[in-house]
Amino acid sequence: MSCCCNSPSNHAKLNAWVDEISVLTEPDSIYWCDGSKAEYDEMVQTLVQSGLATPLAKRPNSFLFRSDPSDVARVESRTYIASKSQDDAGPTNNWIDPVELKAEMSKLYKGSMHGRTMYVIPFSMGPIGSPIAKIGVEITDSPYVVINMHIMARVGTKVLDVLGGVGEFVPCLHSIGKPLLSCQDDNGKWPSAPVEKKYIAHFPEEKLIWSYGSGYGGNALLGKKCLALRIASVIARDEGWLAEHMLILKITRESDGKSKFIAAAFPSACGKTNLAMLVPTIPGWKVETVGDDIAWMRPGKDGKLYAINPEAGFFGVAPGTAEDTNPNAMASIKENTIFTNVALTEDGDIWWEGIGYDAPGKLIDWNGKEWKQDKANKDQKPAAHGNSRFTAPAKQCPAIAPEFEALGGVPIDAILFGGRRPSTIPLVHQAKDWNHGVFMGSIVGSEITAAALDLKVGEVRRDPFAMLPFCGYHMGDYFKHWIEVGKNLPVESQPKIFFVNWFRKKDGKFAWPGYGDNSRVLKWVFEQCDGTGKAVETPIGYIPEIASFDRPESVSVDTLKEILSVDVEGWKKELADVKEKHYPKFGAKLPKELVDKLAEIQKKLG
Ligand code: O2Y
Ligand code: MN
Repeated sequence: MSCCCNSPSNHAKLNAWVDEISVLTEPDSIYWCDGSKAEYDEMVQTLVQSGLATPLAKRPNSFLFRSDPSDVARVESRTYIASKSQDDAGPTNNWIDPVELKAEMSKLYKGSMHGRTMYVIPFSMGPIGSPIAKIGVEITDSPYVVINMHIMARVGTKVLDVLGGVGEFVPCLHSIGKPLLSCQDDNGKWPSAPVEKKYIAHFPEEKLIWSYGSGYGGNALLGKKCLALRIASVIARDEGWLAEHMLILKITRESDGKSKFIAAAFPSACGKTNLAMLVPTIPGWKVETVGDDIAWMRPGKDGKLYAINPEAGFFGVAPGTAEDTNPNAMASIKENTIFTNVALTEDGDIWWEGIGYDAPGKLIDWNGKEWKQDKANKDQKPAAHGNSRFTAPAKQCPAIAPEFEALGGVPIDAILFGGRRPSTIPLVHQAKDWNHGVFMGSIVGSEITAAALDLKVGEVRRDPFAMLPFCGYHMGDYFKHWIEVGKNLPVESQPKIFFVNWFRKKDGKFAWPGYGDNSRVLKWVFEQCDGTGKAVETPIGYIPEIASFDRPESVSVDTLKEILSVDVEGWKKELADVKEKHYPKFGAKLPKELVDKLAEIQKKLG
């Protein structure tokens, strides 16, 4: 085997790919990541010396990074599904011809790693050796990406061992798009390319990912949204399983030790991490975390759906995370954590809006400027960026479930869908059957609170299955795939499906306290799965019986009745919106089963 890339692997295809990319991108050197702690520590020290990372005196082995203000979040407008046919990408993805895109991106990649090291990161999405896991290899010129991948995935030599000489892997190519001239360095500044040169590209037929120009989050940590959702959703369709934007939690009734596993899909920034790490307010119940963002669910031999969390860490939104909203997240980030775009305190700690206490003294904001809290100034710019993040190992979460590493996954008893819906949608309702559940998933959305280009305030931005930005193929085919997966599970083994809404408003205020009190809804879900729940049948599905529902003191019986009732007029409008505006987008690929379900509910509502 000829290889110029000093590879520790005997995988000919992998070595050939690494060779090919090094010829294209012209790095100064190539480094194969072994995944060791020594490697992590050394890389972080180099980042500190270069001025990109700031050690945090108050948090052992933790570091702060500030990205370029133009590189702070996923860029959906630059995210592409480059399938051969536009129809396969569907109406909700940016499609681009793969041949054209490759030609364009190859020009950008030419020499893009000049003056930099090219890192090769073998990684496993899912516990190493799990039959549900998949292997990827990310090539990147960003050491920030390497250290984040160390936390977010299982990386290094142990992955190469599983891959062997002929194993399958998803090639993930990443370059920040900032080659260095000789004797240049980054000068302590976050390197990235301007937005018009950024591309986050997926080639579903080849199961290939190319990302250029961004060093941030989902654009650059390619195991997460790119592999574990966009490419995995295509693999899952072809192999008969589900790759979903879902948290996974375990809920246990301590009186008899019975547990249920629940997966839940909410659009981005709707509190998945908080629900995954919930501390129940009802005595006798325990919630443990399996995952906070992604679930891979496969039918098992017993007809149940088995789920793994393909990730090894949390890439959580910092603002709003506090001791009283999510104590488990706060405990998870005490040490060994990477912070990006949060504020820095004088004594070497982090701070962000909604952390639960005032900013101590003078801070350095996420732009690197001095910042002092001025509560009287309503226009004061936040100290932490709204999409600032922590990257923390999942094992540091005090509530991590023992099944987090279960090779065969956990059997899913219930699936929840939800969004931010101030009106109409009740606190919780249950689907009558699998296809009704698929219907619920297909209409997920959040009401918009500020005017946007495409929608007015109060209109619902639909985000089916919370997968709109993450489905690697036509959403109509994706709905069909969900229906097919259900058909292949015996009815008695299918997870029960629910729709939850923590965000109902009454007189302009939230009617439901949320957070730990959401355990009351989970308790009802548990009991419905257990056959002991008390429910009332309505045209939209089953709703909890008011008298037996575990109501928090802060919610009056009248309010509970209101948020657990069917708003018939609201639902008629909801379904008209689905029928007239949402469903027509999917054209002929919209499954008949969903059209029929819509008509059935409309008829029942009268
Ligand atoms: O902005 C980014 O790059 C991160 S987006 C993200 C990160 C963690 C979990 N979920 C999301 C998301 O957008 O759904
Ligand atoms: Mn997410």
